[in-house]
Parts: sequence; structure tokens; C-alpha cells
Amino acid sequence: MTLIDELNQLEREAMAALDGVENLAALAEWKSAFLGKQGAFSRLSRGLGALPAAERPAAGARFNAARAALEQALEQAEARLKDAERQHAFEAEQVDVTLPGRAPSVGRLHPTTQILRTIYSALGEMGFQVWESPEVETDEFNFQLLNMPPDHPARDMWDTFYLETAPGEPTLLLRTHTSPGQIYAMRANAPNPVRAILPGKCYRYEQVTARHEMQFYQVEGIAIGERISFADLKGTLVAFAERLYGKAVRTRFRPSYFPFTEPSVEFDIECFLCSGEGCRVCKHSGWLEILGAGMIHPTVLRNGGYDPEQVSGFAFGMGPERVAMLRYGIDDIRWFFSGDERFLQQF
Ligand code: FA5
Repeated sequence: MTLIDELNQLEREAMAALDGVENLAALAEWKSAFLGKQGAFSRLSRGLGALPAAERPAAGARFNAARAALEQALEQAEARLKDAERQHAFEAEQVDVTLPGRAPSVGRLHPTTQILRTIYSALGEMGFQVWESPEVETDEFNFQLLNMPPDHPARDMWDTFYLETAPGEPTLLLRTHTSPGQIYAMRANAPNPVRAILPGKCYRYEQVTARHEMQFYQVEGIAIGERISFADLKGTLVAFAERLYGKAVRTRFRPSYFPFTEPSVEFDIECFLCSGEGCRVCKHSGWLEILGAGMIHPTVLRNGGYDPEQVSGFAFGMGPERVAMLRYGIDDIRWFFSGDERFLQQF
């Protein structure tokens, strides 16, 4: 086989191989195999030097023509493959404008916030102003000023989280109820009449159940003035329940005990889940307790700066999560702090 025959064969082989190249990486390999410095074409052209001088110009011209043909074919293949890759990328990135959009999830108010606002407006219409008081309290405000001196047995009604304090410093605790707020509101207003509510978080070292959380809200309420009676307390609470649950709501007062009120009561609403029949949520009583209340004890009135001979007053402390459970039919208080979106999205 002459050198030119070999060249012809190489050219055919290279063209055939080029047809099978399907991407730019394979094309680069093809280029180095056939046209690279160590490629087949260079190797074959080294044979030119061994030809007789008379044949060399024609053979050289043929080699040049073959190389030019292969380079041109390479260029065309490169253009074709680049085009194909671009087309492929377009198709992969194509946007289907007919697909339905993904709606962004919209934030909403937590059910506790919603019920707090409902409570503010129901009591606000009855003339109660909103006040705030601290979440970290002293033993004095959480207990002593509320008629519970050290070692008073009623302190056991509230299992308390104490904070670490240095020896000699006053005892600090997470308030177990919003009742210390009564003292702040009284001292800010005495001897004038006051009607206020004090919402906020409370904490108790409590066995967590369907109705009890360790962290929950309370809304404290007080009304102090001349001739405020137990009938005013009952009227206010029944009117409040009717505003929240409608005129047909069934309520009841039960005698109770709190050291800071005398007499004391607890106020129940008929259980929403069983309509009074008795179930797990109401502990088979048919009723759910939403608040404690009573006529403010003379000692507490005095601690707040009032003269119990001149004025009287009532106070109540309600659990807004319990109020919300009844209003929205929620069967477990643990949902409120679960952070579960399925729960939250329903409100
Ligand atoms: C008190 O905390 C009194 N300070 C209420 C009070 C205020 C009485 C003013 C008289 C005058 P009690 O522990 O019962 O009382 O709690 C009051 C309400 O808070 C309950 O009726 C309930 O609705 C809510 N509550 C109490 N403990 C929890 C708890 N662990 N989880 C959720 N809600 C609670």
C-alpha cells in the first residue's frame, strides 16, 4: 500500500469516526486521535520524507488537502454539536407557563393572639383598660401582697419555677398567675376607681395534660370602686361569656378558695365537645373551668393602697387558651404551643 493509499484510508476512517461523535467531549478526543501532534495524521505525514524527491510535491499537496478537509469537517461537527447542546439546554430549562403557580404561605395571627384580642374588645366595651405587668416576679408580689405570707399553705396551689439568685437577694420566680398585676394596677390608681385587665404569660411546674400546660396565658381583671358587689362580678362574667359564645351559652359559678379573694368562685362554661354529657376533655363533668374570681380581700385592697372601708372590688383571672378551646372546639391545649402548621392554618 502506498503512502497515498494509507492517507486515503485514514481520511475515510476519520470521516466515519466523526459521524459517530455525539458530543463535544467525544469530538475533542477525535481531534487529538486524528489531528493532534501525536495523532494518526501527523504520524503518517512523517512518511513524506522517505518518498523520492519527484513524488514529494504532489504527495505533500495531497496531505495538505486531506488535512484541510478533516479540519473543515471538524469545524462543521463542532458547530452542529454546539447547536445541539444549546437546544438541549433550552428544552431542559423550558418553563411551562400553563402550570398553576405556587401560592406563598401567608402568615396569620396565632389563635391565642386572636382570642386575646377578642377578650380585649369584649371587656374593653365594658370599660376595662389593658395594663401589663412583669413576667419575672418577686415572692412579695406573686404571693405576699396577695395575702400569702411565707409558708402559707395556699402557695401549694401554684407549683412555682424559681430563678437562681445570689444569697441575700430577693427571691425571683416566673409568675404563676397574673394576679400580682392587681397590685401594680391598684397602686397606680388608688384611691381612684379602676377597671383594668392585665394579660400575659404564666408558668407552672405542672403535669401537662389536655387542659394544662406549663406555659399559658392569663387575663387578670379588676374593678374597684364604691359599692362594687358580687352581683357586679357575676353580671360582668356572664355578659362576657355571652359576648364570646352567644346568648344561649350555659355557665355556672362554683364556690372556691383563693387567699386574695373572699368570697371566691370558679366560673365554668358547658363543655363544647360533649354538650354537657361528660367526656375526656371536661373530665366527665360536662363543664370546663375558664377562670377563678372573687371579691378582692380587704388585706389585698390595703396592700394596693385602698381603704377597704371606703371601696370594694372584684377580680378574676381567666385562661385564654381554655376560652379559645371552647370557642373553636379545640380538644387539647398542647396544640397551642406545638407550632404545628396544620393546626395554625385553621385559624
Ligand atoms: C389563679 O391563677 C388565680 N390567680 C385566678 C384568680 C384571679 C382568682 C383573681 C381570683 C381573683 P387558677 O389557678 O384557677 O387561679 O387559674 C385561673 C385560670 O387559669 C384557670 O381557670 C384556667 O383557665 C387557667 N389555667 C390555670 N392553670 C392552667 C394551665 N396549667 N394551663 C392552662 N390554663 C391554666
